[in-house]
Amino acid sequence: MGVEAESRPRVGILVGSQSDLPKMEKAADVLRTFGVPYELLVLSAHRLPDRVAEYAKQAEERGLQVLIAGAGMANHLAGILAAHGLLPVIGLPLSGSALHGVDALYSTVQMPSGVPVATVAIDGAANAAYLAVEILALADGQLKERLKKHRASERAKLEITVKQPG
Ligand code: RP5
Repeated sequence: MGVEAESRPRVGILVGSQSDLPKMEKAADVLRTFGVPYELLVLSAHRLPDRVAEYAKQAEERGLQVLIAGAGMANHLAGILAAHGLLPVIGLPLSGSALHGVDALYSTVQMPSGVPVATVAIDGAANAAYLAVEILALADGQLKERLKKHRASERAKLEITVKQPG
């Protein structure tokens, strides 16, 4: 269903380390499927805090509409982006630590009132992108149609599976 993507990125994907990049691939795949242009950066909230704050402050004027932030361990990347900007931030806790991502889940989801982060499952990169597409589709009729068709085709696959048990 790949669609010719526009040029200017609409979704900013950030990860906390190079080591996180493989876990974020499914998010990029989903956005490409829907023809949603994105940018992908490695920016650590703890190792490049000023750069993360600057990115968040400039994101909306650069044309970005949704941010996806993936990190493991003490994942503060999503929270810092949410704190410095007004764009919706989708937090993606990543596994790989001694605590298998539960540390990242708790440090992503437990945001204080007034500074929300929409948090998806540990390593749920695909859903982070689907949620971003759903948000963009609220004001983009063509994208909404693509989403409807995609959802219908996915359900059709499941129905075929149900009809051919064993
Ligand atoms: C987090 O610490 C990163 O997002 C990564 O998941 C984890 C380990 O980072 P590296 O030591 O691999 O750079 O901030």
